[in-house]
Amino acid sequence: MIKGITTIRKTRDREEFEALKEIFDSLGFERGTEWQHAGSRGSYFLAPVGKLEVIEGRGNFPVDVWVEVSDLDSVSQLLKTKKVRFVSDIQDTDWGGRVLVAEPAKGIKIAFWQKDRPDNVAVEGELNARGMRFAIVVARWNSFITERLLQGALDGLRRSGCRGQDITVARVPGSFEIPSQARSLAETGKYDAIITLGCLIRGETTHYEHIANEVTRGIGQSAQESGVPHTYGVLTCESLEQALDRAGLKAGNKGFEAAISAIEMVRLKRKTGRKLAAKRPGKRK
Ligand code: DLZ
Repeated sequence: MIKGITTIRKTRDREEFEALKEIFDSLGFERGTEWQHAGSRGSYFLAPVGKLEVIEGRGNFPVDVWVEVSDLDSVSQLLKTKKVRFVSDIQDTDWGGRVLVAEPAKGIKIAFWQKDRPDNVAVEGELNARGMRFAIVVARWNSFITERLLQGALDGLRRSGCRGQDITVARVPGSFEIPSQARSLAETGKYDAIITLGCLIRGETTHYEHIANEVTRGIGQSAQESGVPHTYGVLTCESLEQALDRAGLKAGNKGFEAAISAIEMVRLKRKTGRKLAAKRPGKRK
């Protein structure tokens, strides 16, 4: 029954309205539609997750808009660059998080917060797909399964902040054609990662081993030779029942997993790529 949550803030004038839009854009909110009606206008800003939270007991929650972010320090810096008024700069909370409260327009106070700040023990890719571009190659063979994988992958990307316009979907006849299409897309240089989706069922596929081996090898080769991360969402199953389980029933959705892995690999590549470049002797940072 529930379709979404909207919280509305009214600015004092058009100038403030435009300034607020610019700030929200630069913070990485996805722009929704803009409307205009009988002398008023509105602009939506979308976040990957919406929550309605009820709290009881101790604790101080001074504002009613809380925006969770993946990197609070960068948000603080960005707001300062935009000369946004701070009600309070970054502070630790008693629930293991950090929070800052800003007032980007008069009377519009927003708490930006982060929990579980990643430590430096391992280099990991954060699951934030904002600004990344992905190509999804999906096989039509066993489309009953592969369309579910595609929905899972799209869900994973959108919920991680990727915009619809940054996703390209290419359909190929069967899994055998995935590697060549993946490679063509990777070589355009337009995509940060390629997500491959297909479904091979042993009982229903002649030369199952050959096709499965070739598809796996081809995708790996395309990733290594193009330098663009590819993730593997090609199901290799014994039966249709097993395939269904992996396409959203008992064993999760492998399309979703392939999308999340792609985001992580892009982030990781950006981090480790920078580190390598910085370490290379004679190379300027
Ligand atoms: C031919 C074939 C067969 C028998 N089985 C499958 C399958 O289970 N899953 C799949 O993705 N594709 C299958 N194909 C099609 C091949 O991948 C390829 O598309 C055709 O042989 C045309 O080259």
